[in-house]
Amino acid sequence: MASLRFVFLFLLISFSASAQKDYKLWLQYNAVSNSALALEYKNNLKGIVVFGNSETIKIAQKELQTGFQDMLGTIPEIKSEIKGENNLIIGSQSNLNVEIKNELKSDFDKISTEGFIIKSFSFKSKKQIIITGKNDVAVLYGVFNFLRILQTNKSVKNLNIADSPKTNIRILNHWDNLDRTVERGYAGFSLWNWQKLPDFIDQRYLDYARANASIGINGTVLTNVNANALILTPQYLEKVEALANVFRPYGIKVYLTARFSAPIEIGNLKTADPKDTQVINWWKNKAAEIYKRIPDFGGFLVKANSEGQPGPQNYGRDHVDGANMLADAVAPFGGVIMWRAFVYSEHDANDRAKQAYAEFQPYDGKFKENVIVQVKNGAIDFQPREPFHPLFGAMPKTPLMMEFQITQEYLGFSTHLVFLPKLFQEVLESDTYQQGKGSTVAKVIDGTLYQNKLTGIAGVANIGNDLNWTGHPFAQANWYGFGRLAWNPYLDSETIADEWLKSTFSNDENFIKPVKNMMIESREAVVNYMTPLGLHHIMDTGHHYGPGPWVSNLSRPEWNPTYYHKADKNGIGFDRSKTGTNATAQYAPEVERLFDNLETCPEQDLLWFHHVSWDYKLKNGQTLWNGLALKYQEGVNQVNEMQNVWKKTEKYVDSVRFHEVEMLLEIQYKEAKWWRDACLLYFQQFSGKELPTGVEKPTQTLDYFKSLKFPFAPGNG
Ligand code: GCW
Repeated sequence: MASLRFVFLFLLISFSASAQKDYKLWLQYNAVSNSALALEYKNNLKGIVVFGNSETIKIAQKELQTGFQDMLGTIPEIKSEIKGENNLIIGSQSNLNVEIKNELKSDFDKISTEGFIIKSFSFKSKKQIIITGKNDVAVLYGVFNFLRILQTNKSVKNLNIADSPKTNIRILNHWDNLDRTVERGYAGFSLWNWQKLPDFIDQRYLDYARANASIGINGTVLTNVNANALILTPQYLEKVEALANVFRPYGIKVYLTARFSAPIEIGNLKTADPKDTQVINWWKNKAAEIYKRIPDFGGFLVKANSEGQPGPQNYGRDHVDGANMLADAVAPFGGVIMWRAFVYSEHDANDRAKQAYAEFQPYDGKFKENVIVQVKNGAIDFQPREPFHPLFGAMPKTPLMMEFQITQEYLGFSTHLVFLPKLFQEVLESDTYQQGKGSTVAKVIDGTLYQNKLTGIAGVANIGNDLNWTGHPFAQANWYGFGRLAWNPYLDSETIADEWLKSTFSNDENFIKPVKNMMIESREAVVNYMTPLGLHHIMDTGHHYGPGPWVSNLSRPEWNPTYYHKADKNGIGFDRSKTGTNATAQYAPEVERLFDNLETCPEQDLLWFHHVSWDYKLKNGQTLWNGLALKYQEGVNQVNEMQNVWKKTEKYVDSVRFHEVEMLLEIQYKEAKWWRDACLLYFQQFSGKELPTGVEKPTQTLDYFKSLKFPFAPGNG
């Protein structure tokens, strides 16, 4: 009996230790197993000298202590002055002594206010390492980057790093509702416990801020873009203030979504017309009230006149009127307005993919300077693959920020392993040609193409109160990768995967190599088993879980999958070329030609831009029908291969995470087959052709797949 109890206790302890691993994200700080390297670290880190004593600096110091304790098993001595050699010196420029400041003068010239320096240098002819920047938050960024050097087992000899973020606003968009449900959230409920705030500060808030700071995220929009005006009432602002106070030392600013009709709903006004003096004053006063509580409040994110949300058009005004009115309200306090360009209307018969460009492009140059227009990566809606949004590069006089979706609304929720930095990178690297060759989306976003001062990248968060934050252990990599790309949109997704794996699991190359490869392939796998060759928006209604290419009964035509794939006896695909809706004309001529011409259109975007016959010859010689079917099968095979890779990792991974991923991959495999079978059976009705050799027979009938209903699928309000 006693021994049984002991076994149980042991299991419990090892389970919770392992569960904590999940919770610790990429900040595992695993012990350095390479003894030569551990010795090198210890020899170079004999003492820590700290300049400054702000909250932020204390956090930085504590982080170093935790990191060294966990990775090296010892904490270097904390010294009050630089004595001896091989110290790690941390502190911001203004807190350093004159000699060091002078010594590093040219380094400081290389960095922006948020940039950091990590450098091996000599002070009074003694070797030291310094981590510095122009303010304490920059030092904190430097500290996390320094710890990453250790986590990824790189040498700390001869360091010489000067790194600054390439965008100003690096922000998470939480689609979190006040009742703690999360729109398109698949990792539990919202982190924000509004009921217990402001008095109860959950440890999660601190851990969230720490994780974000570690990857350079400097802003968070706490509330859903489908906004509730109540967040702007004193009762809630007090709670927002409490969160802002927690996040501030980590360099994270709080932003809110502004419901355009708030002056009516909570202000007792009769209108929300942006030209009405009372409305204008209401927003000015509201801004003043917020800034009184939160002096560094970031500003508002607004979804207006989109999918039923109120906006200036309700009063015969336009997006410019609405955005500029709010911009004036926050301008005196240094706030910004992030105005979303995600608009399409059921009253517009135009191709949905054309509507945002058609509406916003003519506004170029008309927004106030503290407005930034937030554009989704593609023209429809966060599909597994979309060509880049034609607005990028097409508004030279307007700052545009990128909106990526980290939460996997259309990519298998938090059940499928999909490494999104690969998708993000593909978009950022796309060439808009708006200023000739090399005018990449990344250059639009970081402001270098048109010299914009205001720049930013937003990611719709995949975070909830699940023990592991993101539902799938590998979905943590998407949060991490988003942050890294927001800091530097030119980073390679392979580098990101490498860093993340090493910081999260292990440095063993036998583990890293295959698993990194699996991550990199995972994005194409999901495209293949869901929407190959440019197909898009063929998921089931409302919750968007699983396939629904047959859906055609929704009130708005552009909500129906049949609107997007247009499969018929003659073929499949949406003709957006000049013989169709001419959406291609929204791109620069070079890109327009590329997409418009069937010969040059990349096959991965084929059915996005063209309606082609079932017998159309693909580049590999297959007919379209056979090629499509084989792509679906390839996707399924890829998931199967991911399972094989993962099975071999057992000895490198703790048992909890190993089994979690193993089970999730099994679901992903099942669901990949479901997508393949449902889509192929449905399209086969039109093609009238047999499945080619190599494609497995469907396990169920089309009617069976059509009969599946998921009234309680998560994330759907
Ligand atoms: O992706 C779609 C989602 C909606 C979302 C909308 C948007 C917040 O299905 O849930 O609403 O886009 O981005 O505004």
